[in-house]
Amino acid sequence: MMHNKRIADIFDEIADMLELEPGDHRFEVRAYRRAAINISSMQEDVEDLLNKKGMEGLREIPGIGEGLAQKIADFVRSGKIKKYEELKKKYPIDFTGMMGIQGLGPKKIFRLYKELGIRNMEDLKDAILSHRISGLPGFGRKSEEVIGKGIKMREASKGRMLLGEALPEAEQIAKKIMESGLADKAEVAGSARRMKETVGDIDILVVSSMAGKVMDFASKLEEVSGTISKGNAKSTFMLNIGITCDIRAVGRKSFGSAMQYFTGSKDHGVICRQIAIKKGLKLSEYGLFDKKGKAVAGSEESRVYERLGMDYIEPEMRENRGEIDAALAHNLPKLVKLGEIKGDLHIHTDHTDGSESIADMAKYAMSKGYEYIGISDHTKSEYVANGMDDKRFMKYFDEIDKAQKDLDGIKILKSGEIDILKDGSLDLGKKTMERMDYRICTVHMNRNMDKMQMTARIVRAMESGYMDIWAHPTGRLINQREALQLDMDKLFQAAKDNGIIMEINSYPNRLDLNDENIMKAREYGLRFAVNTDAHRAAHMDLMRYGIGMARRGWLEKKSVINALDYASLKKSLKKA
Ligand code: DGT
Ligand code: CA
Ligand code: CA
Repeated sequence: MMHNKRIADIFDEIADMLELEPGDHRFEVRAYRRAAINISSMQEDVEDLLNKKGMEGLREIPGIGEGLAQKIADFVRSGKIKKYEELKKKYPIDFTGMMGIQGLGPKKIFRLYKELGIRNMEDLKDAILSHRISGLPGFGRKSEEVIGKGIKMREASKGRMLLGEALPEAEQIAKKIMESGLADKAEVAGSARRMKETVGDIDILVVSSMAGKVMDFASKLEEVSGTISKGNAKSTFMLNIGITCDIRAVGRKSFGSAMQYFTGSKDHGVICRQIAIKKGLKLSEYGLFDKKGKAVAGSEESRVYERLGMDYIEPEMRENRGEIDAALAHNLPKLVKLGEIKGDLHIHTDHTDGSESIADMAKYAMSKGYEYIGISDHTKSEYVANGMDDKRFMKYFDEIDKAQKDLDGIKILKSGEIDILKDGSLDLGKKTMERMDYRICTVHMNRNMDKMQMTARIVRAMESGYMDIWAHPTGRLINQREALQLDMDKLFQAAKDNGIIMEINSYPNRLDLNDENIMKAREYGLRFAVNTDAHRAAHMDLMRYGIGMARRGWLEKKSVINALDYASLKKSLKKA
């Protein structure tokens, strides 16, 4: 994995620098950015791929042609890419370090370098502290504030990792421990099990008669970069991905209560223990005990809840947000499950900034057992994503029809991800929108509007009669960019009045709506679409994170439209 991340960063930096070069490099910029996404989400190290299959293997990566394959090979062999070295001489700036801070794109970063000599985060922080940025033409006080906040967000997030990175890592470690044959059980607990959007550290519980050997084994895993502490009962390891992992060995008879304790959340656990006390019992990670100290539950987590007089509470709900009262009253919602999802309604293809064709995306959806897929490429305002105008949309519809003709195992729906423009109008002609099965709308540009204006802009789109799904509603990027300024109550009400469906975007750095907003939207009786926003086929597997959010927001199957079968979905998408 070492190479993939570095190459992806380099490709992104080349794209950043090409945006600054004179002339029109939009096509190239897009190619580099797409390649960066694809390489960073690959399972296999490009070096292994190159060794196994040669250049041919590299060209099989979506979005990688001759030229980019050569650059990857150069990097693997020499640690260098000539084009990168050349550009870097001209732009000696740490783009990777500063990109992604809100308010900063390549152009602004370059201007900060030219005018103030800012090359990296340290320089940038200095400049903010000494208020040198607000004096620059085109920046101003407001933009200095935005950048300053962005830096704070980045620093506050240090150490908390996206669920989408931490959970697969945790599962991989648990799996390897099981495969070692040294343990009877190895399971993920903590915030990762609760599907919290970010994870502070990974927690794994094991049952083993050879706990010391399990810890030795774990210390040598390739995921582990160092040992912070190591004991038979508990060890803490530093992982290559940049967070730590606690591994605890517990007794077989305590496994259930230990899972209950170490899954948390802490607040949920505290209330559970109070309830135990009220019932004359004592709950700890070792078990649930009666007055005489006899265990009445412990090996199974579900029995712990049962003996406390509660229904089983799914990990995603354990946040002390009313779940304990609901469980005591046998009133818990029956949460939607990943396996109930019948399609994905937000998909990009190579018509705009996705990397695969309509047919390839549909085939992958089919292989996932989906009944339908909704293709939803960008509109023209999203020019960086190669967004389409009405004319190109018509051709794209024909392509969808053609793909549908060739595939009878899946229904392909026509859609588009339509920009909500500054004044609340939509970025596409009515005739074009009428050819769609449903329309996804969202804000991409002109994000810096105050709450009243931004809310009014979106309400106007909702009232247009053309908007069906509100995609990644708040526009936040976790650890990276703040949400738009929105009056959520007003917007949920307008959504209710206009039959608008809320998206839960499954992309790990979006997870938008988040759990709290989902709970709120649920009170308004709104419907939801859990989508992946896939830009390549494998992204469709990110659905589990959106479902995690939906479950954290207490959603049941009945309010998730893509858990409906095709006929019911079509009916549900008809405007009243
Ligand atoms: P994180 O790691 O910050 O994303 O969040 P968690 O929830 O994984 O927290 P962590 O790793 O500190 O601890 C794992 C679980 O262990 C936590 O959810 C509840 C339990 N736990 C840890 N410390 C305490 C404590 O002081 N009191 C109680 N009641 N439970 C605790
Ligand atoms: Ca944790
Ligand atoms: Ca921990």
